[in-house]
Amino acid sequence: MKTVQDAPNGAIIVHPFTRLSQRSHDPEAALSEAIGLSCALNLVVCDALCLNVKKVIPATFIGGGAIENLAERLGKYNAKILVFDGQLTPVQQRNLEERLQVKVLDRTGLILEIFSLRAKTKEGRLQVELARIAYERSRLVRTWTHLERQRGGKGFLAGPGERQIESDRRELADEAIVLGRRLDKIKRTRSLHRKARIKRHVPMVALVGYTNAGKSTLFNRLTDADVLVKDMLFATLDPTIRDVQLPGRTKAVLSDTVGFISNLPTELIAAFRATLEEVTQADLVLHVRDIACLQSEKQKHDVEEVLKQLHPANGKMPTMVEVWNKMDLLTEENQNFLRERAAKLSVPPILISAETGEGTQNLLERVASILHGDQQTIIITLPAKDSSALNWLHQHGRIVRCDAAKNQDLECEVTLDVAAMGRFQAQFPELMAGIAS
Ligand SMILES: Nc1nc2c(ncn2[C@@H]2O[C@H](COP(=O)(O)OP(=O)(O)OP(=O)(O)O)[C@@H](O)[C@H]2O)c(=O)[nH]1
Ligand SMILES: [Mg+2]
Repeated sequence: MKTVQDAPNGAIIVHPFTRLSQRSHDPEAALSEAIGLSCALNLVVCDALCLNVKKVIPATFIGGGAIENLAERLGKYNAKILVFDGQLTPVQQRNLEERLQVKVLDRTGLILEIFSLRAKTKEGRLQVELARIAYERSRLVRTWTHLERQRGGKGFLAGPGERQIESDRRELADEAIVLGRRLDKIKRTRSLHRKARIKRHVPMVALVGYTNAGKSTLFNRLTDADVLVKDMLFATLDPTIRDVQLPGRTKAVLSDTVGFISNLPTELIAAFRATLEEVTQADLVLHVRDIACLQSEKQKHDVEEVLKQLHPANGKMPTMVEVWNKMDLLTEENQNFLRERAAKLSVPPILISAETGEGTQNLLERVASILHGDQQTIIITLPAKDSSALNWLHQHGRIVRCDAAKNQDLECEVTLDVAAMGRFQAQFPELMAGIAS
């Protein structure tokens, strides 16, 4: 039987915290998240600990005693990887690697590795590759999977020589330019798709939220899609878009995308900007929260921080509504407490369980009423010889009735939301001239 001692991907996870950082987050919860991230990278977690750092040492971040303690633990399990759940400078990372003789992955490195494991679409892969290049260039060394690939999994601890580093650096800069160009091309296509959607006047609803909040579970339930759902951090990386049928026979487009996390590496935000920015251009953003998670409030804060970073300075922020998910995991008492709390908020959140489906119909109704809130009903006479206006109204509104009128024309009663009404007016001004509303 294999034990953790023999595991080739055996790792020790350490979450360093200071008195200051402790104020904003609970070290044990942060450690659990780091373990979750390590599992998402298929590392075998041999041991995990929080480390109280009283004074940051510039060369190694942690002091000599802590390094010895880690060396002992690494030796005990013969683990070859140390996951350091914090931000290390390139020098600190290199020094720790030399002292401990293992590969050290800091939080950014860890998340980058997970992203490169998950990216499936061309765009996703290009974005991760760009982020990785930005990170590697700053470190002048390559990350471990790359070296493993190059050297068949052996000797990656040695680190490349200076000359190698110089040529690596040039090579990385060239690669970044090529990747950037390819990504631009994909972005242009994406923007054409968006323009076509706007022209068709189909509103866009984006799901955002902390990783593992249940976005994909909800997405699948609402659209009958088959996006991967897993109790794993960053299960989704590539965005998916599907039509969703709303009450009142209207449609919207729903998007599921990469989850957020605290301290999302800036390299990743930069590389994924195009994907993530789409969220800020949606007509409605549903912020899916795992309301049963003890860290729910902190996660909410982290998601809002990332959204703020993404949002163009002078752009209009889309309407945002919270979806409190995983209600089924709470006791009845807690469910009632949350319901009361929700009712008191100025924008009441929608309480659901994406798993059982409870509350999702209510969610769709809220979405429909937000998107099509101010509806107007008009009675309009349409010429029989030209069906373009009728087709348009079928697509963008709700035809309540349609009767034969004089001269073989049609008299229709139609419900349209305000935006659609404006567009109809612009497209068919002659028909709007004598309507009764
Ligand atoms: N009990 C319960 N579990 C849920 C619910 N919604 C989602 N889950 C579970 O939570 C885990 C994460 O769900 P996902 O839908 O993959 O979460 P996500 O937000 O898409 O996660 P990422 O793609 O990693 O950002 C899975 O194990 C789901 O089965 C819910 O309403 N109740
Ligand atoms: Mg997902």
